[in-house]
Amino acid sequence: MSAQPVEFITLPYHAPSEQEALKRARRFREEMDRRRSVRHFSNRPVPRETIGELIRAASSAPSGAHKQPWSFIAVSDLALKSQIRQAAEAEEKQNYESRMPEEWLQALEPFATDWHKPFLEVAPWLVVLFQQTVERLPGGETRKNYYVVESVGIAVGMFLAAVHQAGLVALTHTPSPMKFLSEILGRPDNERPFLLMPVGYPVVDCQVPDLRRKSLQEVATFL
Ligand code: IYR
Repeated sequence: MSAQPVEFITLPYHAPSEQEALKRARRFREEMDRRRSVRHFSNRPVPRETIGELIRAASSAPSGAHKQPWSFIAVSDLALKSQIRQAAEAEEKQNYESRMPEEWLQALEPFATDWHKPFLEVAPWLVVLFQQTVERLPGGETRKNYYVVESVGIAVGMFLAAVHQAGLVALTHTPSPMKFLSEILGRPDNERPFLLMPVGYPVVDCQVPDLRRKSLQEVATFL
């Protein structure tokens, strides 16, 4: 069975001048340069509607064959957050105490992380992103999805940009293995956990490591 035909429309588009495009590019870059991963969250609530807008921004990401192979599960329920924290800490404790090789532990030293994850209960929202390895049709049949990891990776980037733009903060957290998230959140078997993002406000005077970013010369080559 082939896909439904899609009509074409004229792209609503107005080209900026060269200077205007540079100005906007620079302004956005400066804004994004202020984004930081945060591990110390305030418990100040964030309305569900705001989280909905952030998810809609993420879900506007391009995806392979426009399959949008993602589900965002936004958790504010304290009992669920506690269950997630308990399960994540149990895995992370094993990671830090025996599963992570010395080289990895050394790479993480500057960030002062350990297996304790209080932010999983303190942050007002945990947004858990699942990748849909295949699409499940309403009748139960499955369809292939394409470039799933690329698609959800782009959606995460757009989600983080939206969070920052809203004046909120997030952490990209990957407790490993993450299978417990499928169980706690009751997700179907065509979905796999991809990333867990606490979202909210930072604590007052939140401390973050004083990191520098690679320069343009270090990350880009113009040919
Ligand atoms: N998932 C662990 C370890 C960890 C791994 C990387 I790579 C980081 O950039 C940060 C942490 C944890 O969350 O502590």
